[in-house]
Amino acid sequence: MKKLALHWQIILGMVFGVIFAYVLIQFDWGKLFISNWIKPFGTIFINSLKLIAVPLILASLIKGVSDLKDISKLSKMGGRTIGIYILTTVLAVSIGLVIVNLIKPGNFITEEIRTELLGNYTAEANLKIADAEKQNQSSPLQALEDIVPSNIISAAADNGNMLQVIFFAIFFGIAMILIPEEKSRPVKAFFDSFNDVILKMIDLIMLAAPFGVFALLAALVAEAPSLDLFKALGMYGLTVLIGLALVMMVYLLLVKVFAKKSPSFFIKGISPAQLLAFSTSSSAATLPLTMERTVENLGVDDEVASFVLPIGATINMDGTSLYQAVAAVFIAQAFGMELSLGVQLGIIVTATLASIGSAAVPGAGMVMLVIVLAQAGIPEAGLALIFAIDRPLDMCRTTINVTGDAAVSMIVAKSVNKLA
Ligand code: DAS
Repeated sequence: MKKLALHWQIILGMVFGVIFAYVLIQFDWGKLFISNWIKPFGTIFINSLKLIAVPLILASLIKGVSDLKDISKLSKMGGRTIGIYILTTVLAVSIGLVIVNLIKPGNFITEEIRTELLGNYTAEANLKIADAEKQNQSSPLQALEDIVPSNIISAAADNGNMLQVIFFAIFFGIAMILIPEEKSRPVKAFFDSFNDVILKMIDLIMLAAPFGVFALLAALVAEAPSLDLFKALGMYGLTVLIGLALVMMVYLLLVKVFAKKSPSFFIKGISPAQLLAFSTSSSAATLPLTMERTVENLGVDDEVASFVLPIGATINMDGTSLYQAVAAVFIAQAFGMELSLGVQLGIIVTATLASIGSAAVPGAGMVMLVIVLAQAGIPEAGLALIFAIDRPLDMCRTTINVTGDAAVSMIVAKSVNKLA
């Protein structure tokens, strides 16, 4: 049988995972069976992808930076990349603020629903608040301080510190450019072939994608909160989804105007990475496939992709920033609070920074939401209102995060004439 295209393999894995779990949870032993015998395979699949993420970032960034040959190209591409990333994030937050003020989902939360939700999830919400307080910047330059690792091994070991790995890789690549070419040739040859080996490992891991995704979706269905909770939070979830869809439209427009590529070309090229992002809720776990798809299917030169995408997976989270803006205003509305324009403009800044600071792993966006709530004076206890449906929304916002990274990589590639 002709090998199914990757996105069909992933879609089939998702569909069968949902059906399988839906049937099994009709039996009282179903949930336990899935949790004990199916879910571990989803965890193994995500771990294998995250295992590759750090070596991939090191290899591709060192290769990518050293390929640039001179520093001026690096600073031009770096400046352009960071600039477009911040622009798209601010745009996403703004779209989120407009629609949450138009739809006003918080007004659909009645007193008894609020009491029930606060009761059910306050304990877990408090854990997230504690987590965020730990991550919260103790000093204004803490974020800058956190970029420079004191030890590359511990930085690579700590999954949330992708920025430190990126810092080391860019620094190493710059030093390679600055030494004489005959001296850097052996180490450059090493990283070129190291990169090829890592890409082959990605291909091998993706062979397990349908099975990994099957397990992830089965576990999600088995652990899903009750349907009436989803209904109570329906308008809130719908507001986030409408916002994410609008951001998706913006990407298609940007790719059409600035990369001169059609929406169908872009969607066809990036869809397997979008489905993987949806299944794993992790930009980091999806990064290996995002890179493969932008280079092999979207025509982005390897040199640009290996620079733009690792940075994007770590700091460019447009879906997350929109979600944080919507969630913050939703909680304020649910508590009957009126937010002034000034506070809402402040949310644009804090949601942009919070999304940049969010790690590329499941649930990171909700942890950093605490910073947005704290700055806007919105009760952090409100986290409990949105805890129940955070995971499905995380899947959707991570999909947009990854899509935004790919769209920007095409725009940057086009601007330096490196788009096929
Ligand atoms: N799951 C995060 C990511 O990997 C996004 C988030 O939590 O908001 O992009």
